[in-house]
Formats: sequence, C-alpha cells, structure tokens
Amino acid sequence: MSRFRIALTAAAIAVLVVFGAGAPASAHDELLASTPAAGARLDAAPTEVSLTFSADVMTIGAAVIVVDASGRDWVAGEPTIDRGTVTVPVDEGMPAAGYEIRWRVVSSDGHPISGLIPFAIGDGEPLTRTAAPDASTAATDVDSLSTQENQGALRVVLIGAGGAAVAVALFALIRFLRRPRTAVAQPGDTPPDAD
Ligand SMILES: [Cu+2]
Repeated sequence: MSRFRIALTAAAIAVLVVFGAGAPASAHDELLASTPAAGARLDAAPTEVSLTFSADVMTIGAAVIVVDASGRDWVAGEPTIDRGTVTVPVDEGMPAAGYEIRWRVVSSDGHPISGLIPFAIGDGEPLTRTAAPDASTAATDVDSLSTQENQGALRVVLIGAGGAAVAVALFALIRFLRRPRTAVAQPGDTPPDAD
C-alpha cells in the first residue's frame, strides 16, 4: 500500500471507531435540562418539577420522585409527559432543605434511562450521596448509580480512544502531506525507492 492509502485507511478506521462507539450511546435520549437545575438553590419552594430530554421520551414507564434527607417523597401526582418534557407536581410548602430528584424514563429507543438531580431550597443543606440514611433503599440506589457511572466511564474511555485514533490518523496524514518532495525534484539525487 502507498503511504497515502495507509493514511486514508487510518483516517477511515479512526472515523469508524469514533462513530461506531458513539452511535449506540447517542441513540439514548439525554436529559438536557431540569427545573430546578442540578445544584440549584431556590429562594422559594417549587410547585412542580420538570425534566427536558433530547427527544420525545415514551409516554409509559416514567417515574419521578423528589425526596428529602429523610427519604420522604414530595411528589403530589403522576408525571405528565409532553413530548420531551416530563413534569410532576410537588406538595406545597416544601421546607428549606436539601432535596434530590430521582428520575427514570423510557428513552425513545426503548431503553430506560435514569438520573439524580440534587437541589436545595433556602439555606437548606444540600444532600450528599455518601451519607445514605436508609440502608435498604439506598443500597439499590447506589448500586444502580455505580452501574451508570461505570457505563459513563466506559463511554468516556471509548470516546477518548476514538479521539486518540483520530489524532494519530490526522498526524499521519499531515506528515504524509508535508513529506518533503525535494528528493524527487532535485536532479542528481538517487531516485527514491518505489513503494
Ligand atoms: Cu438506548
């Protein structure tokens, strides 16, 4: 193979690695935004919580709870799903404290996705994940959470590897394009070896 073909092949492989690794993950819908936002500190108690996804999530299988440090769920009704937005009402008068939105919806590709969104009201202490008050429910939560984190880490590794492959391919291509051609042009030199 000529160097040009090698460079082209390397670039093609790099593109396949990047898009091949990215395709299944990008098929999941992702949480784009929430109200309250992650880490938000609200001045006043909210009346509802809403989550906005990157695509229309399925109208079944959505679950959202809003818990305080004691594990009490403040959600006051069923979630309503309007295309990519899931909204749940919460009880009035939530006191100044730390809370956590725990959500799970079925992505438009059929896969369940889930996550946690901490927020606080007033000068309430934000909830932290290390101090789990309820061992039985916290254990399952933490288990599923660490699974998600592992998958997330794997994705980061795959994307990182893909990026590295692209960098190597680009470097090879640039070196090929910048290869000095004087050896061919200057008279008197011995001709370069044929590829
Ligand atoms: Cu999926």
